[in-house]
Amino acid sequence: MTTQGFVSPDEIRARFSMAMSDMYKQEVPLYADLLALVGETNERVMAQQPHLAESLQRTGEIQRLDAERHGAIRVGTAAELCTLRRLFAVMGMQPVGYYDLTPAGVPVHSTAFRAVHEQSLQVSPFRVFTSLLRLELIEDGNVRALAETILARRQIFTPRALELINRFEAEGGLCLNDANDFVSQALETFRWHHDATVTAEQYRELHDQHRLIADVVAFKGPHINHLTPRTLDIDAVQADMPAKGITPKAVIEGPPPRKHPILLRQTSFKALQENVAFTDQPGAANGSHTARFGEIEQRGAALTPEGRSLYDRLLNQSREALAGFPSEGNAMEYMRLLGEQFRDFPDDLAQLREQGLAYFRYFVTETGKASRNEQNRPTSLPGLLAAGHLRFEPLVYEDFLPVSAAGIFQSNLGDNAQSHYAGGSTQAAFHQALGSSVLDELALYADSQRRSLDACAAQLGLASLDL
Ligand code: OOG
Ligand code: NI
Repeated sequence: MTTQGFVSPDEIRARFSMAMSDMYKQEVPLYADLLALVGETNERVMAQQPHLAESLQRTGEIQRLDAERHGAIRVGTAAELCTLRRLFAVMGMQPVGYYDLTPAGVPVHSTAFRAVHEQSLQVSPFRVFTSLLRLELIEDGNVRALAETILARRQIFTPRALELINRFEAEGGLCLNDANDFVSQALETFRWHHDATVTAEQYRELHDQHRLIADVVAFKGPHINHLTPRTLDIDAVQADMPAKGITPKAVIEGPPPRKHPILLRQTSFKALQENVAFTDQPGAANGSHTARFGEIEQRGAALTPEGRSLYDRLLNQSREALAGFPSEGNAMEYMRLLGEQFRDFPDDLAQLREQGLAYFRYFVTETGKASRNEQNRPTSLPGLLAAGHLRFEPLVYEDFLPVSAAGIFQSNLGDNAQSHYAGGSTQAAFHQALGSSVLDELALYADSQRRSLDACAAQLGLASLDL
């Protein structure tokens, strides 16, 4: 609670993330099985790798690990996206980053709503990858008009949720009762509805254009399509999934396995076939739709612009060397190529730091504290590190990767979804729909790193510390 009796947005987000997870366990029981597998694997990894457990302890990640997850939704109109931005703001989540997925054949562009300050991330790192359908890319004018008409009729927020968003904006916070009410009202927007809002024929028309279009347009709301827990060993979970009755996609997206993970590695299991009732077959539920799936991810160090461009280059080279898209047939070859290319990416924390490839958080050691009043102690960052007065841990990557996201979309949309869309970047149009610009994730990591250096300087009684 804060002063005026308001519940802090961080607390609301933590509760919402928990409520969402409980709802998704009911809706998609395989998600509960996956959570159990991830929990077991994480415990085993920490028992086997005490160094890793220690470093997670130091950064505080160990406390957030069990609660850590991201979800994804897709919306159809600018108004929906804009109200979502206001809804997420109640939970201290802001739009970070812009992802254009059209080059990969998926007609959406996206952002991630998440907390931005390291202290807030520590309370709850819950994120929601949010995509806006680009209706203007639908070639068939009749289908486009149909989609627009259907979307214009729906209201994806409850009246009470809208009232509470307004109250939050007017008064600067929500009291305990309102915050609890908000969590359950906001949850309604993300719930699965097996009643479609279209006839079977309309569904087919939308679906024939692109499976994603049917998923966004034919339902009452932007059902949460997956929730993703964070694992400490994605290769182990991927290997153990089949024995639990879960079929993973062919390849793990992102960088290859490393001693010191970077960015993000992800894998998903195929979408479920779900019964739906079309409006001309009320109560029948004899239609079917595949939309929802499960995913796991392993997070590593956030990279600087230099690190990121090295990553992009090595990833592109691996994909170019592979004839065709990564799939069942060439999964082994793809992993081999990745491993080969990424030999050029240092797998040593000191090198990553010295070469300016990743962002770090710094800590004063016991030696550093004890030497605070010594004359001739080092006062530069390299000097303090060499003398063991400071130590560092990488900042965890809190965002997403466009090539990986496209791979995740494609794995649950089916193979016929490799469309090609013309048109360049449309970030300005996205900002207009959102009603604000998105934050630059690199600036956020640089800010966190700066704050940790400033805190170390203060603890050591130094004016400042430069990289
Ligand atoms: C989002 C796919 C992207 C990720 O983790 O990269 C994603 C979607 O399918 O709506 O969730
Ligand atoms: Ni995801």
